[in-house]
Amino acid sequence: MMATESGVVVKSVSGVFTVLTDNGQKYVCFAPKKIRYNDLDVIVGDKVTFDLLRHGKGVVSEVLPRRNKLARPEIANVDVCFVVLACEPEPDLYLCDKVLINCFQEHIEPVIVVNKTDMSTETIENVAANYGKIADIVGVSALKGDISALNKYLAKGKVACFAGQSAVGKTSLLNAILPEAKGETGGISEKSGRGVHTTRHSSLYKAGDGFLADTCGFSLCDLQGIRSDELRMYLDDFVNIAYNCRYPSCTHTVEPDCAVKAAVAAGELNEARYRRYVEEFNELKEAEKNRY
Ligand SMILES: Nc1nc2c(ncn2[C@@H]2O[C@H](COP(=O)(O)OP(=O)(O)O)[C@@H](O)[C@H]2O)c(=O)[nH]1
Ligand SMILES: [Mg+2]
Ligand SMILES: [Zn+2]
Repeated sequence: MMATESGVVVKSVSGVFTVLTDNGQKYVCFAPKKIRYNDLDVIVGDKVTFDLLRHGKGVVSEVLPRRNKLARPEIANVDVCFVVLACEPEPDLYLCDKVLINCFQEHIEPVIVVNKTDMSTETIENVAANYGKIADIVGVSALKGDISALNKYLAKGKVACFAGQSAVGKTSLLNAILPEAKGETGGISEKSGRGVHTTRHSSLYKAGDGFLADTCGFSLCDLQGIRSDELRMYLDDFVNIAYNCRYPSCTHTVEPDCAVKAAVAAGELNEARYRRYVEEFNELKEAEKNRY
């Protein structure tokens, strides 16, 4: 009788998948065409069942439903996204807004990680003023190896990834958390000169009790498939106030008796965050106009 096992795909190279089972065994698996062409090409992060062949090899029999999927590079079932900011380069909060919106859309828990706290801790205050109501914020220093604040997010079976602008220290953090992966992750650089569209295979590494992806969440960085009039639904701090707006469909821009605008005026909601929202709303609206 053939034994059936289940686990997480931690590596994928040209149709050969490495699957890690709950009890820590690794198996080299192949996926039959039936599965791979059924719109379910197996990707890293997938939870799969497989039939065990001999010599530690297996054949994937089922891909379990995905809770989410990030593109470029592909990774499935992401639980946590470390959104990295630093005092240098100056934080791009528009980018941070977008990553957070995508996280909420994909049901990924965002954790804002302020790196380079060895240089300055001022950034944390500004970040807290903007995002303290909607995400955990932790300070770290990859340089000093001061990264223990990340451990609690690497919980059992959870998959975490990094996002954030260039040079904030994503690769340095990854190397600090996973010294054993250093050789391999050293080659992963946005500055490799091979262009952004070079296909890279992401891998998952055991980190704490969970997994860490060795690639960055690039696909979390643009707002695709979100309409201007639904943007507000992905800002939890706005949502918590919006039931007091006069109109249920209030976009918090031009409508009268808007509770969000009132909260901004009263200093209860960060004004810079609100202004960015209005800009992002107008950008989406403009793009919609041009489309139809
Ligand atoms: N002072 C300081 N510099 C850091 C820290 N982490 C990274 N860096 C530096 O910031 C630069 C960019 O780091 P890198 O990891 O390549 O950023 P990435 O582009 O986000 O992957 C490098 O020169 C790092 O040495 C830190 O915690 N403190
Ligand atoms: Mg990097
Ligand atoms: Zn409103």
